[in-house]
Amino acid sequence: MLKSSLLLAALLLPVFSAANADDYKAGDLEVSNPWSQELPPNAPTVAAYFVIHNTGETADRLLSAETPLAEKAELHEHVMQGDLMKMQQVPNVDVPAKGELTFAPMAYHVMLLGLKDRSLLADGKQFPLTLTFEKAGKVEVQVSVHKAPPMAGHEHMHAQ
Ligand SMILES: [Cu+2]
Repeated sequence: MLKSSLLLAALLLPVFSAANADDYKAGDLEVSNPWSQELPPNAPTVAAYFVIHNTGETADRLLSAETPLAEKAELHEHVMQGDLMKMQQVPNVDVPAKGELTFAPMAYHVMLLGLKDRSLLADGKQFPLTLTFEKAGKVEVQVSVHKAPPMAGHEHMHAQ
C-alpha cells in the first residue's frame, strides 16, 4: 500500500511541476502548454499541440479552432493506412469526463492552413489560438513556438 502510493506520488509530481503560466481555464477544462514547432519559412502548414484536462463530471467536446494567423484551423488526427501514417480532418474531438485529451505530434493536432502571417511562427514567439468547446465555450490560448519539441525524447517524436 505504502509502496504503491509512493509510486503514484512520484508519477504525479512531474505533472504538477509542469503546471505553470501556460495553463488556460474554460469552465471545467484546463488547456496546458500550447506549443508549436518552428518550421522552415516555406512550410505550407503548421500544427499546434496542447493537453486538455477535464476536472468535471461530464464529457465535453472540442468543436473548432481559429487563429488570426491562418485562413483555417482544422482538427486533425493521424491514422495508419497500410504502412503509411496519414492525417485526416475530424469534425470534433471528445474530452472525457475526469480525463484528459492530448494533442501531440503523430496524434491529434490543430492544423493551420493558409498561413497569412508567419512573423509569430518563430522560436520564442507566441500566437493566439481560440478553441471552442461544446459546453465550456471559447478559450483563447497563447501557443508558444519552439525550435525543438518541449518534450524532447518523447517516443512519438519524429523529424519533420
Ligand atoms: Cu494535420
